[in-house]
Amino acid sequence: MIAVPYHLGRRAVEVGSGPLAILDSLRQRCVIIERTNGETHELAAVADVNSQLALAVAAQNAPVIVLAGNCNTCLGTLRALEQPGIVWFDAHGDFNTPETSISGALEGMSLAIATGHCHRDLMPHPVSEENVVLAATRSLDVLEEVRLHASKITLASLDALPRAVDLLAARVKTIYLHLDLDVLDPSISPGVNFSAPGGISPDQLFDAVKYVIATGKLGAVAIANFNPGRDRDKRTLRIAETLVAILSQAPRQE
Ligand SMILES: [Mn+2]
Repeated sequence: MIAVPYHLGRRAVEVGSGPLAILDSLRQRCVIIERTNGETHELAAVADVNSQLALAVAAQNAPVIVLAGNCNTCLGTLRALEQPGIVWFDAHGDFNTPETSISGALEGMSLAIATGHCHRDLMPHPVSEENVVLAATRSLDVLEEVRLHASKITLASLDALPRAVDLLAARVKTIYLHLDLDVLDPSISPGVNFSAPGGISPDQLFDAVKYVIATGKLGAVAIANFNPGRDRDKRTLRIAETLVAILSQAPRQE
């Protein structure tokens, strides 16, 4: 297991404090990523975090569990995997580019960067769109939605997910599973940034994770976007702990 206690390159603030809160509660063995340079420019800081993360993921046996801060930690993890496909759970598409983003937030560009649409220096070998399944997404910006529908990314509801995962698993060597906890309904799981109403239930997410594990191709998984400062009664923390427990049961690959 690897923890990435960074929010856009800044340590232990916002969703960067999420991995530390999960670790505090679990007391499980874990590698903690630390930055190696003092760059304060956001892109340079994010690049530093991801370079360290890529090395750490490459050093562990699959499936590697990453307690991630921001969604853009996907970049470091993906860089360490061989010909990965992606199953991405998120309330949002994370498919904005600097041109379409309303907020300008780098988190909202994570999947666009992973598939080579912007900030190419962060992702030298992008993942092909046809090897990406975006699951249970419910809140897209207008221009982001246009770009997604014009792409080869598969948008899958929970009902369509098993078939989409089967098709992906048949094509790729390894699967990167991205769990942005904002995919859950905020009334059940409030501890995230950018929450949106109408999400899925924890049991639905647990079942989906088990389905991806059962493909035997899970290379790495990220539990992302947990903000303890927004949590209530440790609800999101408990869900994250259950996810770690489920993922820890997955058979290790050599
Ligand atoms: Mn996200």
